[in-house]
Amino acid sequence: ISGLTLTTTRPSSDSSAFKAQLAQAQNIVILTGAGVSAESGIPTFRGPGGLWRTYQATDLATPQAFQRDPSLVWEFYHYRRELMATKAPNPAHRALAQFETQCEGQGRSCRVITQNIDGLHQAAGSQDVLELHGALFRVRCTACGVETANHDSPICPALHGRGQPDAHRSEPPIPVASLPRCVDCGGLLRPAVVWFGENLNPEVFRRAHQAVDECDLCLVVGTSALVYPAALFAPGVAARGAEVAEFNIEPTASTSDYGFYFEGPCGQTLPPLLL
Ligand code: BV8
Ligand code: ZN
Repeated sequence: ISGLTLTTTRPSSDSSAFKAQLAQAQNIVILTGAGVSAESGIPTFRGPGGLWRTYQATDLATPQAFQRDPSLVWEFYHYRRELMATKAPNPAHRALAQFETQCEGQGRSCRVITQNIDGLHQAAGSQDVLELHGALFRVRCTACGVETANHDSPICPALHGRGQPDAHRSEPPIPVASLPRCVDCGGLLRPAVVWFGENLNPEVFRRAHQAVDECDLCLVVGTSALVYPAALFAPGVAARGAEVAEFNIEPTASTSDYGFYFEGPCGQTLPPLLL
């Protein structure tokens, strides 16, 4: 049938029914993706901002890309690190952190498990955040394996002023010797993030899985649920009959599995429903 566009949408759920579930829940898990940081001005991966220069972010977030062109990959992560200097948590991060504090005061557990590497949940006051895919401001030595926090801006002199998203690559690649190097052994540093094709940190994954298995309510906020294994968590909660509430600006492939769905920017939808 010509002109039929299949737009799967779903009306937002009843907020008082959700609030009743929220009040009864004892162990709450909050799974977040790039959408929770969108209102802070951080581009999402699959939205319009998912491009950097002529690359898809997902093409650069791989060990192969780093092996082939460490200068380009470091420019990409340097750009994202520098971007954070002007970014702050938005009302979604803050509502989640406040709700977490509220739960602690009521003897309930509330845990944020994020796919994001921007550190904004911690900046908003969330405690013990599980970062499934690592952190933008941590680096790991490719030679000795030492992992450290690093907030240096720029992370090395050669990256100063590099990484502009719209510039077509005019500068020559930075020699690998001038890229970030390990202070202990001189080895090449990499961002301590999980790239596509890499395993998640086993300890982080185990703790996340345990929290997800033990929760009686899961909120899934701002994720396209396309990246595995993170995408398996919320459907797993729904599959064992526990409650899931999704907060997104559009339905995802899993929305129909969930009891609650609230459409809209989560910086607007979360605060009145949580606090
Ligand atoms: C692994 C860190 C084992 C780096 C990231 C088939 C089946 C199963 C697995 C695979 C498969 N094919 C390939 C794989 C493996 C692969 C994978 O899942 N690929 C996908 C693309 C199919 N997974 C892996 O490689 C993982 N490792 O599986 O280990 C293994 C080992 C060896 C070989 C194979 C497997 C590791 C994945 C981790 C990759 N690293 N990030 C960095 O950040 O640079 S992933 C990165 O992309 C993010 O961390 C995040 O996870 C993902 C982006 O997803 P989202 O966060 O959801 O963001 P997105 O832009 O997609 O969506 C934003 C959402 O927000 C949208 O829904 C939008 O509507 C919504 N939104 C926007 N604005 C708002 C909003 N919502 C609310 N309010 C708003 N204002
Ligand atoms: Zn080293």
